[in-house]
Amino acid sequence: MSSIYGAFEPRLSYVMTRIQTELESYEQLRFAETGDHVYEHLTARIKSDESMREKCRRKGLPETAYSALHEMQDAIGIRIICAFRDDIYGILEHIRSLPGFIVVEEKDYIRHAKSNGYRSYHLILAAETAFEDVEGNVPGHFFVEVQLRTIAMDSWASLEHKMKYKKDVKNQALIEAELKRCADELAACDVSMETIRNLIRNS
Ligand code: 0O2
Repeated sequence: MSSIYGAFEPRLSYVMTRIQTELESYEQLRFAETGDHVYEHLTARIKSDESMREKCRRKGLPETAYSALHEMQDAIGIRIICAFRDDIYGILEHIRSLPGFIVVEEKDYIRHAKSNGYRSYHLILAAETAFEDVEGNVPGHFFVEVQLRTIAMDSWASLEHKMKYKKDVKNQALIEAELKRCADELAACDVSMETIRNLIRNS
């Protein structure tokens, strides 16, 4: 079976590399200037053909490049892991000002955590490109989903993601409540760590 992205696949890699390079250059520049890292690490991925097809089926959409690149907005995903919550809001300012990228949507699941305890800051960007997009527009636009998390938020999300595949377990309500408790405790730790950092900086 050919890729759901069809002829657009190399264009997705191009857009992903473009934003990844912008962000990595910013980190190197800021580190050289201040000695502080703006983030701890960054990962970039194109959603696999299989995951994108599964998501289209789940949403009742045909398995086409149009669904994957127009109806869905996360074919290209960037995840930025920061040490402290403040760092997330700092790098957001830079992302909003990136030339050639338009902010389409922002969701602050840090100040407004999901009911299960999930925390992260999500942005959808539209990258402007010289080549045609799936709608036939030139310049074309390709969506990029950016997720920003602290190390603690990322640990929780990774573990919760692993465990949520096991749906047929007893005590579902208890497990959900425990996961939420862990998320809230980690969020409290993030606040304490930030306070400690500020005490060190100001002393
Ligand atoms: P994957 O495999 O990580 O890419 P939608 O994108 O349509 O499913 P929505 O509401 O538009 O949903 O997007 P939202 O809520 O901003 O979340 C999209 C992505 O955030 C998810 O992508 C996850 O990566 C992450 N996410 C959101 N909620 C949770 C959560 O409760 N737990 C964990 N671990 N991650 C979450 P995908 O496509 O579901 O998965």
